[in-house]
Amino acid sequence: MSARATAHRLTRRIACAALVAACALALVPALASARTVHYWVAAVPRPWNIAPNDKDAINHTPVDTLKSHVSTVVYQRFTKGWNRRVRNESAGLAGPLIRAQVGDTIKVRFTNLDSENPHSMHFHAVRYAPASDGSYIPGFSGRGADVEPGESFTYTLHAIPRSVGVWPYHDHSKSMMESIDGGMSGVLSIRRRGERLPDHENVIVLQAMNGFMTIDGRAFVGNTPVFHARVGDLVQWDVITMGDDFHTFHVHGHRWMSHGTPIDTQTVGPAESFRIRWREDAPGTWLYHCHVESHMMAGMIGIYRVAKEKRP
Ligand SMILES: [Cu+2]
Repeated sequence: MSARATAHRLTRRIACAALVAACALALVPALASARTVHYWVAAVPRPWNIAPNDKDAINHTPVDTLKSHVSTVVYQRFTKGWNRRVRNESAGLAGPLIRAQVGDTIKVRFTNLDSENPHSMHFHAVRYAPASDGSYIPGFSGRGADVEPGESFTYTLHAIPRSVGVWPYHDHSKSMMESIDGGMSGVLSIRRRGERLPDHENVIVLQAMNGFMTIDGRAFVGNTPVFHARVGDLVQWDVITMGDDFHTFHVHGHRWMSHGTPIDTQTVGPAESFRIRWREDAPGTWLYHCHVESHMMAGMIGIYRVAKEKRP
């Protein structure tokens, strides 16, 4: 081999080594900042009122209180060791808002405090081993798919780049039909690594409940969640649907981009979900609702209040 060829080869080797070293260095901060996030959750029986003011604010009629009062089971957030109950982020029926960034491992420690039925937690969009799938398959699934009353299970999940967005989690045990209809679901919110948290993260769970069309388990203005923001705030909406229906989520006075096109109404089918983000620029009191007319008339409508910018 000529001296020139040897020198060329050496230069290439040095360049390769430099590239490998640069890649390794780039990975160090990512690995160093990867975390394990812990959530302690329990299935808890709970009486629930779908319309606490007893009013159908659209038709100006009383609601059927025999239907609006239900007894259900929900996902409740707890402190470490299920020591003490912590308020879930949403004021409605949705389970704890489970947040993570790409690269994180999520440990969800679940215990079943319902004395009647088995329950589980099944998570969309994150990566996990079959043992953490949480869905009951006769003859195949393990303990995490059907956590009996008084029993516990830890789900281990990984947030990967394709997990970015918002996703549902829900009961997938033998009692899933009744449990999901009663509100046993919640939102998993995964951000890109280093992506900032929004100033407001509004959880919207659209589903039919006992003859009402509900947002986070409530029906009609006066009962459904009232969301707040200020001009300049970064606002995020986490929209999921549970049950059998398709919904069209609409926010008045606002629009957002979907696949490069501005829209102000977005369709969402059973167990589908999407995330909307915008920098707030529209002060006022606005409606948000499902645009399927009969759903809106059955209660799927709420209020979003945007305050003017703070003066410096
Ligand atoms: Cu709808």
